Amino acid sequence: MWMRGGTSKGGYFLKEDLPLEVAKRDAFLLRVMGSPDSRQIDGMGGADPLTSKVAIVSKSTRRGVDVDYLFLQVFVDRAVVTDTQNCGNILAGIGPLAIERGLVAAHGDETRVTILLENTGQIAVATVQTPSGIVTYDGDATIDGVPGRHAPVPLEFRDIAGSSCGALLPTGNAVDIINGMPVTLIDNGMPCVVMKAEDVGVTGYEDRGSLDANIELKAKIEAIRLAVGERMNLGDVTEKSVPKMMLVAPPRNGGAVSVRSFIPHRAHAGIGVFGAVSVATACLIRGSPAAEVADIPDGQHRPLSIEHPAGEMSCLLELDEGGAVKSAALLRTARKLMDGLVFG
Ligand code: NQM
Repeated sequence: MWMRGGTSKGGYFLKEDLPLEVAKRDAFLLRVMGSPDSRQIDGMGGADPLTSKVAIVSKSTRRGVDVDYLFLQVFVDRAVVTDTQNCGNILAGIGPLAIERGLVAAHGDETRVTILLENTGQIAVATVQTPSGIVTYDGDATIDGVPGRHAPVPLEFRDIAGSSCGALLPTGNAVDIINGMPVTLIDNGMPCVVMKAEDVGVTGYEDRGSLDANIELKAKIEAIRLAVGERMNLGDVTEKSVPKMMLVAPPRNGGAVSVRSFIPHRAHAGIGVFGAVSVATACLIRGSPAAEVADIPDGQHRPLSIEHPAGEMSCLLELDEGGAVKSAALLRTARKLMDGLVFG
């Protein structure tokens, strides 16, 4: 099935329909997307990392879990398929797909689907609108970066800290100095390097096109990215899609912080789901570059609006008594676009 999940788009496959052998599976998916080619002219990919994504879904054998979801990023202009990250946007389509494919039975007007994020071993719960037991994509919810109104798909996460890096702050520091730049190395669902936009010579309010055209900026942040891979327990990140590079600035529209993100070689049109949760968490870390520019509400339940090039993404963070983030919740929508056969 081809679906939009949040602000991303990609192919959703049942595990049993793909080759088991990873090399064969990846070769097939590269052909499906038309990679490597900057236009992906010979495939389904949309010439953008945000539309060159794959979800592989199967019924879970774990107690309390409905389905297992493996996310794969298919690079656009390189012959690389990587499972080194989660994707919370594509995640928004997993619940509807699982019900449509009969992996999960609908229960009443709303069906909660518990999903194992196979990439990192965490659990997410998605609530899918199923009036009369049938998935609907129609509704009144809006998310910035997607035109129109759709059925809401609320997502909840617990215990996502250190998903790929082993700890929320893999170096144990709120701030590290990398290539002379103060940065926070953080992973609350997505490995991210959070730094002040002004420290790398931009405002943090640029649009996607000007960020993508800024070769000097891209070289500067790629050098930082390559330098932090080992420290973040990610190894050599040359051919990996993590960590994401987050440039933060004071909010301009009443939110908590403004962010421009690189994922990692192109600027994001908005922001990733786990990327937003990780930046929101960085804003709560005293002394971090994000905390310096952020405007943070008080309380144990904190709605943090993350401003991005297409608008904002609201993350609801729940804190424990010690001030650590216990859970995160966000609203996404999804839509079934096509169901059929794709050729590799
Ligand atoms: O951070 C893009 C996206 C993402 C990932 C990326 C995402 C997330 O917007 O959870 O959603 O960071 O590569 O799909």
